[in-house]
Amino acid sequence: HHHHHQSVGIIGAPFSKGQPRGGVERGPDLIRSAGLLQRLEEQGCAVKDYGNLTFEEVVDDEPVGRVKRARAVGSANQRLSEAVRAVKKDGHTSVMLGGDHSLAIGSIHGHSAAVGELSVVWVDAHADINTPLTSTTGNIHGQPMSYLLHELHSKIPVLPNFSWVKPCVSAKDLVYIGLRDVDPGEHYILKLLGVKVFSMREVDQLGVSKVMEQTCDYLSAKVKKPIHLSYDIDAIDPSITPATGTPVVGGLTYREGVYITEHLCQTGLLSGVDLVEVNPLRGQTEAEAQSTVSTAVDLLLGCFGRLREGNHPPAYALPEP
Ligand code: B3U
Ligand code: MN
Ligand code: MN
Repeated sequence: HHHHHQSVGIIGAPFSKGQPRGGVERGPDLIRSAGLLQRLEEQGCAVKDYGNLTFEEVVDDEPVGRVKRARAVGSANQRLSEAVRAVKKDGHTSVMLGGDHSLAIGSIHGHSAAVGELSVVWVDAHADINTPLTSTTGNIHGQPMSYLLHELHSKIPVLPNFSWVKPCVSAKDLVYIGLRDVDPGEHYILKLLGVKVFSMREVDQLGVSKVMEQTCDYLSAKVKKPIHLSYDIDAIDPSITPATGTPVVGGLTYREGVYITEHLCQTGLLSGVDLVEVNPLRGQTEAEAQSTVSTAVDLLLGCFGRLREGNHPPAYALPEP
């Protein structure tokens, strides 16, 4: 296997209006404070921090049908899409620090606008594929994939500030890992479209190494497309990452979670990454928030070459006595 010294472009997206709980907008600054940039540099990455996006204040953002805060989410994601596109045009692997998972709309849209067709690996307890009409909560962080899939285009109603969103992902180019809380409408969609799913049941049955082997075989069966990894921290078991809005028991272990990033790194195809749903206010204690943030950092380090066996710079030489 090979070693990649990639250049990484980091975008902070301190945005929480795709769901009802405050605190998730603190994710980007917390993940930076835990040393992400320095540690990426120490492992040989060139890092450019594009800073945090700012989002327009939307007044009178009344629900549209059941969908909550559509105008704010649409507008924030339009900005994010432009930002990710610019990072990709600058030649970096994009890293979007959320924020809630509604931000995957802009991140994947902008990534695809810059590089063309993508493979998407979605690591999450949830499928986040409700349409605005199947959603029972109205929270857009449970819906992002529905806006992005070509196959669901005719099922998406018009929403304010969403007219810029063009579907850009094919169902055959999407793989889910870690699912364990899927709504009936979402399950119907996954079966209807024949989406490849490794739920926690398949992780149990196959083990994470076979899951990753099969994920990559499946995605590169015809052509190798750049990979977008959208990592929801709630995919990991809440005993390790409790500080998140909608924790679900029975999740990935720390080691399984990191293995996924190591494997995708070694494909050499990782082109964009989201790390979302870290919410320090949802931890019961400071230690719970800290273990959630430090796990988020470790997942990102795994995406960019960190190996548990250890690493050394290519020019390392033994000191002579
Ligand atoms: N499927 C539910 C719950 C949910 C989705 N994503 C999260 N929670 N984090 C929904 O709201 O669509
Ligand atoms: Mn999610
Ligand atoms: Mn989730």
